Parts: sequence; structure tokens; C-alpha cells
Amino acid sequence: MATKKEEVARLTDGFHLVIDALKLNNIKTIYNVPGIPITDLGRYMQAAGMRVLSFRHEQNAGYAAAIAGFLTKKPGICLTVSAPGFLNGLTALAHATTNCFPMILISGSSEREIVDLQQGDYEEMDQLAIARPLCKAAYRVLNAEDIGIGIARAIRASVSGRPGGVYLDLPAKLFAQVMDSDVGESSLVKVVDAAPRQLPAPDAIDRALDVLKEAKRPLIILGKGAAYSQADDAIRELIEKSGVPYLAMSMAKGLLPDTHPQSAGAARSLVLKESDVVMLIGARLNWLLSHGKGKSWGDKPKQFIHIDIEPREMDSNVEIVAPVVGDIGSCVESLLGGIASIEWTPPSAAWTKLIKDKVESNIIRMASRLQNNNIPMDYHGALGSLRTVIKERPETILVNEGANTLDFARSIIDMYQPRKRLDVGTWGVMGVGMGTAIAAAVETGNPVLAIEGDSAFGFSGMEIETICRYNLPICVVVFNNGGIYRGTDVNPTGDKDVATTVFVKEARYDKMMEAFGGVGVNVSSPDELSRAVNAAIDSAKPTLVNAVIDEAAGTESGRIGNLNPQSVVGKN
Ligand code: ADP
Ligand code: TZD
Ligand code: MG
Repeated sequence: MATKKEEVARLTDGFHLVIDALKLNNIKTIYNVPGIPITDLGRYMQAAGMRVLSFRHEQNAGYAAAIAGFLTKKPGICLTVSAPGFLNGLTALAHATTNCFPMILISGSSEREIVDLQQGDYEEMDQLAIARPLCKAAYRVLNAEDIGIGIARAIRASVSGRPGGVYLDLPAKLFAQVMDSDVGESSLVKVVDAAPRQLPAPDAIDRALDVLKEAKRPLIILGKGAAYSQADDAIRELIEKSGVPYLAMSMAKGLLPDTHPQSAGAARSLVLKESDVVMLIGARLNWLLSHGKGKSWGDKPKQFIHIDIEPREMDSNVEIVAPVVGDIGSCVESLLGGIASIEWTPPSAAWTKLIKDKVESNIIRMASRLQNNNIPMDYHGALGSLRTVIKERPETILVNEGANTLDFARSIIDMYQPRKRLDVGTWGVMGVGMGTAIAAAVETGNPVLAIEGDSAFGFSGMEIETICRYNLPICVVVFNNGGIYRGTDVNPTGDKDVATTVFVKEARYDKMMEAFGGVGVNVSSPDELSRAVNAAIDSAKPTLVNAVIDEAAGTESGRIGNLNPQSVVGKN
């Protein structure tokens, strides 16, 4: 007869099946905040050799998971407790879905029987119903033998087609369910070809090439979908072989170096207005591209070619004359094949010279402003020095959020390598900073430079303890202008409360980093700033640089002040 010990040895349970299912699918990093009912899950995961990183707030763990998905093309995993932890993670899940990043939010939940009768369980909430509208797919696993299938479905849903966020609900009861370990093992599923290639139809490629070759003033726009696809060589070849000028959206910067001769980045308004055919590659015609119409697109007629994996994206804002539906790697390869098989004439010198002249004059106009040594620093002086840091250290991952801090950094700092610029994404979310920086360091091992508005930093600032705890090579620079957009607003009533956009004057964010054993530096000039950041990257030590910025230098909402509704009766 088997002893009790031998009998237990032949058993597995919900905890271990979740771990085995994730490991079988090569998922080994978890971004989490512990608590009932998932504390032991995190412990067992760590014991099983997974990397389990604990955060101070689930939203930051969620942003970490989201960007891990963008960087790796595998779902980033965020693990939370029930109701409040779940809700804290939900913003990040919605953000991942909005940005087309693959992510799985796994949350523990309370007893179904009690939740559904609303009898007041510990952290009672119908999480599945709440998550569903905010993600691509939402699943709940009730029985241990379904854990393998549940995790397989979540993985496939997150990365196949247009990537996005998936919610996986694991009730507390599930973890302790016991089953025979052999039966358990055979219930696990290793997902085969989780994100199958999707080849474009040959006639769609022919149609696209017909439009492109007739163009007098063609333009390619690369979006973060192009960066995500990791088809870097093919995209570069398409741009160089076709000779078509291109614009890179924020997180597509560096797919080709921003200094590439075909980059129209410094002539953005000109090319949007003057182009006659625009080929979008992994970029949506949403607000970030003024929906493909209106003043910024000029009054010349335009035709759009659109490459995207999501068929419903076609004609979403304007007519698409040549939709190309498929994965970017396959679509770009097919276009390259097409170009090779026809007599391809590159765009006219008149068009490329018009752009080149504009790019050059804009770069010259900017150069002297970037070299200013004003104290207190303005955005140009401070970012001019960080621009050089990235030029000399192109493998550094730049994380960026804020309003002026974001908009100026995006246009001033050239990127040289793919997927090295990570920012606020489609929604312009403040608070992605520290979670993004942590995942970037963990997933790539590269140094990370996070350029943060002081307001933006505040949303996730407590995670600098996490950065110190895991000793990550992250240098955070807080652009401290004492407020949101500016530090100069005054309360018009003269009341004791300061204006709504203003923070404590002369705050020293560097001292927060020192509190956790990291390095804190306070700087007031561009030279000091670049010295501090170079030293931080050389040392690989967690560092926070408090960069004192002129409180009057910024503008309302950075570059998107036009989106603020205007009151006709309100007085400022
Ligand atoms: P940006 O903000 O940089 O303009 P968007 O987030 O608007 O970029 O667009 C990204 C697009 O890329 C989405 O429409 C998404 O469906 C698409 N996409 C993501 N991955 C792929 C892929 N592998 N192949 C094709 N399209 C993709
Ligand atoms: N909350 C969230 C989650 N996202 C937002 N985008 C905002 C609020 C509104 N918001 C912006 O759009 S930018 C910004 C806020 C609060 C902060 C800007 O101030 P900053 O940058 O200090 O980060 P600058 O350099 O002072 O402009
Ligand atoms: Mg600020």
C-alpha cells in the first residue's frame, strides 16, 4: 500500500498547474502585488524558478506587463489580488488593449456562489463582467483540469491577430483543488504557433503597388505596430529600395535611425500637407494623425494605402484605396517582392529635395537652442544634453512621459535603434513611467533612461523603491518645473490654496531615491545633467536626477493645447 507521502507525491493542485502551464509556454516573468488569494502562488512561482517582481501598486505592475508584451511579442503577465487589486490592474489592461500590446491580467477572485448571490464575500466583485469590455477576451477557470486550456486560450487571444489585453479570472477555490499529477500534466497545453503569420492577398499587394508607383509625392508612416512586428530588416529594405520618405510615430522612432536621409521627421507638417499617397504601416489614423483629414493634412487630394493586421481598421476614418491586411512582416516582404518584379522608379528629386531642405533648415534652426546653457534650464537646453547621451549610447531605452517633457523630448531626441523609445502610447497616460522602466530593464538588460515630467513621475514614483530593491540599471530624470505644464499659475481668488496645476516649490525628488539606497543628484545646468546621467548609466545604479527646469518654460498641455475645450464665459 502507498504511504501518505507517496500518495501526496502523485498529486498536483491548482497552484502548481498554473505555474506548470505558464512555464510550458515559456512564460517566466510575473509582475505582481501579493495578497489573498495569490500570495502563495507568487511564492511557489518564485520557488519554481520564475522571476516574480513585486510592485507597490498593481497599476504599475500592469504597465510593466503591457510594455513587456510590446518588447517581446509574448504576453506580459500581471498578477493581482481580487476586487481592489484587480481594479488597480484594470487601467493597465485597458491601456494594453488600446495600444495593441499583448498582456494577461491574472486576478484571484472570491467565491462565485457568494459573489453571484451578493452575500458580501471578502473583496466581493464580479470581476469577469467588469473586465470584459476593457479587453480583447476574458476567461474564468473553475476547475483545475481546465487550467491548461484556460491559459492556452489567454495566450493565444493576447498575441494572435491584433494583439491586446486578456483577463484571466482564477477563483480562490481553484488553487487548492487537487488532482493526480499525471492527469494534471496531460491536461496542460503548449500553444503551437500562437500568433500565426497572416499573409496578405496577392491582389491587395498589386493594388498597393499600383497606387504607390503612380504617386508623385509618396510618404510612408511607421507606427508602433511596425516596431512591435520586429520586421526591422524588411521595413528598412522597403524604405531604402523604394526611396520613399518616411515619418516615424513616437514609438516607431529608431526603427530606422532618426538621422536616416529619408527621415522626414523634422519636416512633419510639410510632408503631411504635401504628400499625395500615404502608406501607413502599423499606424492608425486616430487623433495622433488628426484622423487623416483636416488642416494638418492640407488641401491636396490624398490616397491612403494601409497595412494592418486588423481588417476593421480599414476605412476607419477616411477611405483607404489600397487596404493590405496581414502581419507586417509578411506584407512588407510581399511588397518587396512586388517592387523587385516591376520597374520601380523612386520618387522624384523635386519631392525628396523639398523635404531634405526643410529638414535641414529646421535642424539648423533648432541646433543653437539645444546648446543653450541657461540656468534655470529650459526644455531645449536640458534635452539637448540628453540627446547627446542617447546618441552616444543608442542601446539605452528611453522612457518618456509628461506634457512638455514628452513633446519636446519626442522631437528633440533622435533614436537610433528599434523599440528603444517607450512612452505614454495612444491614450497619453501619465503614470506608465516607472512600470515601463522596470519592465524595459528586466526584459532587455539594457540601461534605461526615464525622462519624466514632475507630475507624470508622481503617478508611479513609489516604484523607485522597487527599482532599488531589484537594483535595476535605471536612471530617472525628473524635469522639475514645479507643476503640470508650468509652475507659475496663480489662484485667481488670492485664496491660500495654490493654483490647480502647481506643486511644492523647489521639491527635491532626488532625496526620495536616497531614502531607498539609490543615488540622488540635484542639477541645475545642462552640463551637470549630462554628467549625472552618464555617471548613472556607467554605474548601472538606480539613480534619480532632479533637473530644475524654468517654471515658466512650458506651455499649456505641451503640443496638444488645442484639444482643450474653451469656455466662452470662464475667466482666467
Ligand atoms: P501609432 O500610435 O504608433 O500610430 P497605433 O497604435 O495607432 O500606432 O497602431 C498600431 C497598429 O498596428 C494597430 O492598428 C495594430 O492592429 C497594428 N499591428 C500590431 N501588430 C501588428 C502586426 N504584427 N502586423 C500588422 N499590424 C499590426
Ligand atoms: N491623468 C492621467 C492618467 N493621464 C493624463 N494624461 C492626465 C491625467 C492629464 N495630464 C496630461 O495629459 S499631461 C499631465 C497630466 C496630469 C502632466 C503634465 O505635467 P508634467 O510635464 O509635469 O508631467 P510638464 O513638463 O510640466 O509639462
Ligand atoms: Mg511639470
